Amino acid sequence: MAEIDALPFPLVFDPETTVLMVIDMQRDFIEEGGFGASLGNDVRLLQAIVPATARLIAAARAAEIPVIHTRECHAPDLSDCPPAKRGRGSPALRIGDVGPMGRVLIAGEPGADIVPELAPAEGEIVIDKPGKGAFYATDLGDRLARLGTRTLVLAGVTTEVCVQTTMREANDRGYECLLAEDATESYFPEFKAATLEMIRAQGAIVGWTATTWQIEAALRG
Ligand code: C5J
Repeated sequence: MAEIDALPFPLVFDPETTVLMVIDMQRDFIEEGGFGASLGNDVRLLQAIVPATARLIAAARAAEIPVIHTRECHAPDLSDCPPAKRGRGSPALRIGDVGPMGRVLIAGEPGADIVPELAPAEGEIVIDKPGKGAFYATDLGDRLARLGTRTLVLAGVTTEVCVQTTMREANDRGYECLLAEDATESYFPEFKAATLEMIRAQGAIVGWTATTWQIEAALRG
């Protein structure tokens, strides 16, 4: 067993039943010309967590902890994109429209790719998800069950949207969830801060938070 001095109290977990989930570290959210930038966001905020996320992924791989990557994207015919989702956001560049990185948030387009610094290694699971949460309309639940997962370490973007939605869904499914504070980010720093507080409030009502340095140290034993 490993122990980490997380917030709001120490978390004891078994690395053998732990999975790292890296949420939506895609060019569409992190680089200029993508979905995030089209909404008027400063993508440099999200770029800043790439090095810490890369360290966390390397630590998980070194500890033989499975890494699951997700990508928020839709089928080219948009059959999995509800009009209610497509109709919001920027009218100038909606989901499925052609932008500087290909069609926005469409599977197979350059913008939907994970940034090269965090590219999945051979054999790692990559889940394409049409929703904000990673369980909705995906086989994530089955895959986690097959891996015998009990604890999820989460990283990625954005903290209060896809990361928090996934973490809440995972918490409801009985997983113990730990969010890596410096490997997650929002376009709105105050939303990130509020999300971290919400997660740990009321005796870890959604889960725990810790830094990547703490997580790495715990994984090294
Ligand atoms: C958003 C995400 N923010 N991956 N997606 O639309 O958080």
